[in-house]
This record gives sequence, C-alpha cells and structure tokens, in this order.
Amino acid sequence: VLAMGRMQQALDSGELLLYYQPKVDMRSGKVLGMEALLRWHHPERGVLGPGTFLPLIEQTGLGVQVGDWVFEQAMRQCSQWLALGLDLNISVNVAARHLQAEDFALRLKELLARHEAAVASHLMLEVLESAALADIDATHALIQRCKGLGVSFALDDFGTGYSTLTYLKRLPVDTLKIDRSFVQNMLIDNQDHALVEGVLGLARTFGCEVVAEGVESAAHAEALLALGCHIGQGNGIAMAMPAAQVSDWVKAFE
Ligand code: G
Ligand code: G
Ligand code: MN
Ligand code: NA
Repeated sequence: VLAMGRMQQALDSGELLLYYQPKVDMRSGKVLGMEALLRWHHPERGVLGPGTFLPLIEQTGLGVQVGDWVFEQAMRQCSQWLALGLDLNISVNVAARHLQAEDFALRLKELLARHEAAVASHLMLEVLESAALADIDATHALIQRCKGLGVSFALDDFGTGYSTLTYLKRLPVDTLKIDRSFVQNMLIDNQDHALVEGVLGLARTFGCEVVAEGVESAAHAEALLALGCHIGQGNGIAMAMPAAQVSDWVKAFE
C-alpha cells in the first residue's frame, strides 16, 4: 500500500517524465524519430531509470494507468513537435500487461481522438518479442486493430525472445529492433555479427524495417551500414534526453 501510494504520488506530482532517445538514418544523417523512455525524477534519489521502478508499477497494479499516461504524454509531445515543424515519429514501449488489458485498442483509439490526426501515423508501439508471442492469435488481432488506427508496431529487443521464426510470419509488425547485445558485440564476436546479418535477412524477407539498438560508436555504425542496416539508435548517437532538449539536438545533428 505504501509503495502504491508513493507511485501514485509520483505520477500525480509530475515526478514521472518521458525522456527521448533519437533514432536516425546513419546514411543520410536524418533524424527519423524519438523513443520515449520513462524516468522518475525522485526528490531524494535523483533520476531513476525504469529498471528500478517498473516492477513496482506492475506489482502495485498501476501498469495500465501509467501506460496510458505515457501514451498521453507522448501524443501531446508529438503534436507539439509537429506544430514546430519537427516531423518526428515517436516510439512508446508497451508492457505486456498493458497490451493484454481488456480494452487496449479502444482506449488507444480514444486517446488518439484527443490529438490531431497526424499523431496516429507518427506513433509506433514497441512490444517485447516475448510479450507479443505469449498469445499469438490475440496479439495478431490486436495488432491489426491498432494498425487500423494508423499506428505501427515494432518487436523490441528482437533476437532475445526465443521466438519460433514461423511466429514472425503471423505477426504483421513493421519493424524489428535488433537487441543491443548483438550490436554491441558484433565488432568482436562473429556469431553476434552473423545474428545481426540474419535479422537483416529475415526483415528483408518479411518486408520489415530494421532498427539497430545499442549503436555505441562510429565503428558500430560503419559495420551496420556495411551490412545495409541504416537506421540506428544508441548512446554513440545520443543518450535519452529531456523533451526540452530535443529541438536543439535535432538542429545540431542535422
Ligand atoms: O531507459 P532504460 O534503458 O533504463 O529502460 C530500461 C527498460 O525499460 C527498457 O527495456 C525499456 O524498454 C523499458 N521502458 C522504458 N520506458 C518505458 C515505458 O514507458 N513503458 C514500459 N513499459 N517500459 C519502458
Ligand atoms: O528495451 P529497450 O530497447 O526499450 O531499452 C531502451 C534502453 O536502452 C534505454 O533505457 C536506454 O537507456 C538504453 N540504451 C539506449 N542506447 C544504449 C546504448 O547505446 N548502450 C547501452 N548500454 N544502453 C542503451
Ligand atoms: Mn524499446
Ligand atoms: Na530494446
């Protein structure tokens, strides 16, 4: 009860914030979008990442409320950037529990209706491979309904979910995000290099885009470009930043 009260208070008092990490075309240098990443500005403990408090959110039953709040913030931010002439896609991480909640697609539709129409086509939902595959038929139907609203889907941390490849065929996702562990090690580990290549081949076959996570250096970017992977995200490009810094960062980068 104490934890739930504290989490609710954090939400109500504005201590939860979204940071944004850029996703760029490493070939052209164009900024394509931003991934929204939840942070807790804790008054005593400083800026906390979701690893420290997402479990608490789940345990206290606030997952759906926080998930909807993240959507609302991200949609509002997307509208503001569009109004400033910043044509940025926004990716939002969606927890399995949130995705599987009874009326997910309906609430998403209601949230989208409060914002300008262009927001839907700029919104991408990132779902963990493991969550997406838990109930493949239900997930398939859900993705279809949400895509009907104009949003797109990515499988996050792709390659770590032990998925049977045939499942991929049944999920109409737009993007595969190669897990950063493969990208980080691809320069020193032949097997990880081969895994990155394998994901690119799969994506080509299935008509998906690929985003490489964990691009930590220019050498990583070069190795990815050599394999034909153009879209990257990672601390070598930019760390997640507060929303207020995004506009200046985009101008400086492009
Ligand atoms: O930002 P950081 O690397 O600390 O994120 C750690 C994990 O938390 C990542 O797996 C990321 O997908 C997840 N995460 C970040 N923001 C959100 C969010 O708003 N909702 C959910 N469900 N997960 C998030
Ligand atoms: O699971 P997901 O891909 O949503 O996780 C995103 C998290 O990964 C963010 O919290 C971010 O802090 C972290 N992250 C992003 N880029 C890098 C990177 O280049 N290296 C490392 N170690 N972590 C990163
Ligand atoms: Mn993600
Ligand atoms: Na990821």
